[in-house]
Amino acid sequence: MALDAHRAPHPRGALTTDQGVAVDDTDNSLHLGERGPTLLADFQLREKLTRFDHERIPERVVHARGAGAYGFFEPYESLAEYTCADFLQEPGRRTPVFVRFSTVQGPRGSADTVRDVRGFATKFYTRHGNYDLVGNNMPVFFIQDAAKFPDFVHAVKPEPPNEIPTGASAHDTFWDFCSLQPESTHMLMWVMSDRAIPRSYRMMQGFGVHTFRLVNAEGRGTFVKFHWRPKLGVACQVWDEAQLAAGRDPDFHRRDLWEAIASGAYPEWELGVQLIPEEHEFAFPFDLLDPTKLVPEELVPVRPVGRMVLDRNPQNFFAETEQVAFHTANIVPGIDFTNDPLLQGRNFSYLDTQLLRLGGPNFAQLPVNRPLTEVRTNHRDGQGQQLIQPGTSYSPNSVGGGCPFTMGGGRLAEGVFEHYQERVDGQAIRRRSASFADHYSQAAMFWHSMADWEQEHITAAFAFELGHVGDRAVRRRMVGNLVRVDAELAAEVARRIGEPVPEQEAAAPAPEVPRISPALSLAALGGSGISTRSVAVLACDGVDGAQLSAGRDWLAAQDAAVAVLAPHGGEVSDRAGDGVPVDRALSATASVLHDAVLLPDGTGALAEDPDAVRFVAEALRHGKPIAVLGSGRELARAAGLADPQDTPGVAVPAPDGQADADFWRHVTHLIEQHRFPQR
Ligand code: HDD
Repeated sequence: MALDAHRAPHPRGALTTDQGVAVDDTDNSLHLGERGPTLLADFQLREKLTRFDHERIPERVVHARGAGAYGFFEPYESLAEYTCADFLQEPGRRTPVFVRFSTVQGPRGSADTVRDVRGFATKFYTRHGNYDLVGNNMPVFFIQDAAKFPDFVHAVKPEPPNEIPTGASAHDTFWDFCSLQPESTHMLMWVMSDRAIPRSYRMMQGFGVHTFRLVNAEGRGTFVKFHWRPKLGVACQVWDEAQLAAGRDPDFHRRDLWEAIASGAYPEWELGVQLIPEEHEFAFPFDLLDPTKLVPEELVPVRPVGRMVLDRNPQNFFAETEQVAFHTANIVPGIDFTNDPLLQGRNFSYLDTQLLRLGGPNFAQLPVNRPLTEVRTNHRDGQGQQLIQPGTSYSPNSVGGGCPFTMGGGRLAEGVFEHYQERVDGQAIRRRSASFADHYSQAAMFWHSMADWEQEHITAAFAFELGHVGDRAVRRRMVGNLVRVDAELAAEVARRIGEPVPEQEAAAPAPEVPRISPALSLAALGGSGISTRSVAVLACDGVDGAQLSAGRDWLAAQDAAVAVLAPHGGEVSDRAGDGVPVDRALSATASVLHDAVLLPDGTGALAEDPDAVRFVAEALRHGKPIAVLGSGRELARAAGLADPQDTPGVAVPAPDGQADADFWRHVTHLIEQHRFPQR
């Protein structure tokens, strides 16, 4: 609502130039005679082309591809005991937010479903100014010190000679860097897991990554790790599915977020905090300041403190999603930094990048970046200045009535920021702390916490990525690092890429690091219900219309998104001769755009249709739930599903063939489980 004042209404009336001069014709340039040269006097043409030429701004150097939405955050309880942050004070009081999700490596036009980390950046428009929580969907990072960020990004980005690959890390320079930089090993385990190919932005966790500090009104600090947990549960694609989806719908995640919000199925996350008293700073077998480490939930539980709902799409992608400027140093009273060296460097980098990207120092005046609080500064002028600022621009002053004045310290509770008074002693040294030296214990913990099928996916991902590396020394070095995580993992990856396993000892796990953290497995993070899951119902002439309707209605009543797909658009006629509306022709969609498949009785004829057979075969290969009824078995068999009743994730009715409520409940339960990768 606060942005309404900045929203341009759709113009009604005559077209004008930027100067407000009405235009007689915008389709023909001013030229001499019917077929003569165009004249420099054509200021309308020059303005139109100039404005067009200047439409693009530099894309983000990382996280260029993304999608955003507005919403609100509301706490469940007051966290005043720990923080005076305005948005965490009163249960139920809503603070507006803007969230941008992103991939990291690819450019603005790259595909959504690539293997990559996802950005999860939230701007809270609090009553004490804007707070940005600029996180990712993984709780750790590749490097420990911001000084390595340009190296890391240069390594993962497309290679300089040919700008290949787009949106992918499967290339020499990335693995060269990581193999020489063992601190990246823990993050690599995450990036090779299915977390890097989320089903939807709406179904992924978010993490603040660093340890931050909450500060209460008395100035007492508490360390905190931030977690976002999606209400729909965490769900991922499988690798082959993700690759196919990148071609079938490169906008898969962007579209998914947009359509869910447009349809009123507002995505929701719970904010959780891990709170660590300052006295416990050194109580862990790793350093809280090391961003390649997480705090296992078994050691410090995640306390749910509020929820965030995204309920409004932007109106103009450029004005809002492209121009939104996040900055880790945008903090508010009640929240402060720690000395995590990655965070400290970020606190420089984000402002610096916005100055370049948004063309000068006034980007906080752009509607999406404006705080809802009144801004009173002595900053003046500069490119893109939108305000006519009268009066003085210095402090102290008397001629301006002393305004704007400073509030003085000790007033955190009134919303006056004051830095946390941390005592720090030491000499200026350019050296990594010895407490950051263990790079393998948590990588091994992650590996051992995975279900069998998750381990298989991680192994396959390493083999895929390293299989794209031409330099054998890099491949071998990386396998050598994996030995230190788990010898069997390394041996299997080595076998698949055809490299020897170096003789090396597995790293000794740090004492006290849990060997397993069950909370890390996707198996522990499913959601309940099937809201917004996309279910494809296949149909053709002769389909059992009553059964199709029963299934469709049941699933729609559980808030699933059901689509009837047939060999052609329009309608098919069912067994009783009635028309069944078709949502989309099979040739115009793909199995990878759906979560589950229903084959009603009467779809046996589709066993002759290559599109239908491929659709079902892919769904089968990708471990998706499939419900097979009556002659749908023939289609299933043609797609390679010989034994429906003995295949995990496949529902067939009881021998009497009745698709009753129990059957539909079973189907719902399968869809809730999302994928059956063990198939
Ligand atoms: Fe960063 C963008 C997240 C380390 C420098 N980063 C950016 C975005 C996210 C993150 C979500 C996109 C924000 C948006 O949607 O506009 N970055 C992270 C996380 C990190 C991290 C979770 C580690 C914990 N980043 C990091 C380091 C540096 C940067 C160490 C530099 C020292 N990041 C940037 C940047 C970007 C950026 C170059 C590019 C565009 C932008 O800032 O606005 O400044």
